[in-house]
Amino acid sequence: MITACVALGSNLQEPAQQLMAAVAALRGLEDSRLTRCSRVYSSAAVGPGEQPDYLNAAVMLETRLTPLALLDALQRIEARQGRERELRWGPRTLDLDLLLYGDQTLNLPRLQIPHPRIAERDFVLYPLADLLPADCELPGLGPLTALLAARPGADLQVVDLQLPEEHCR
Ligand code: ROI
Repeated sequence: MITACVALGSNLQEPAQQLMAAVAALRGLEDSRLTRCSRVYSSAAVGPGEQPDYLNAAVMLETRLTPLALLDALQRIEARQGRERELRWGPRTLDLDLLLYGDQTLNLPRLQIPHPRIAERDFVLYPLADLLPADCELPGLGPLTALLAARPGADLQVVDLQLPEEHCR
């Protein structure tokens, strides 16, 4: 089994419900077990244009799926939750990004691991940090503590919403 981490984001059609439904779907993923859920964070949309605020979170899975099979499964969950893919920076019902896959680095046309947004976006880094031991190193990115120190997380707020506990651990 490989430990993988997945980021969740939503800013359309009841984002809290979208995250809950996504966690339930991830719990049902074949050949995988959901082991941890982060706190839920809200933040203003990063990127061009006006759009609603986001809710973001992250989960940890133990999986036997290959990275690309896992990516396919994540994209099927996005599609089932009404994700439309035309607009690069547009609002979305559900975004699922594969952040880490064990200690592997991958540079495929469809999939870069670790996900490049880990070091660039507070809304990815902070939920991920909830899942990992404080002293861990991310492949190719260095110590988690250094990444956190470089990004103060000032624009994120923890919201009073628990991803369903019975789905975790
Ligand atoms: N902004 C925030 N705060 N959270 C996201 O998940 C998010 N996702 C995106 C863009 C549009 C870049 N902005 C975001 O894809």
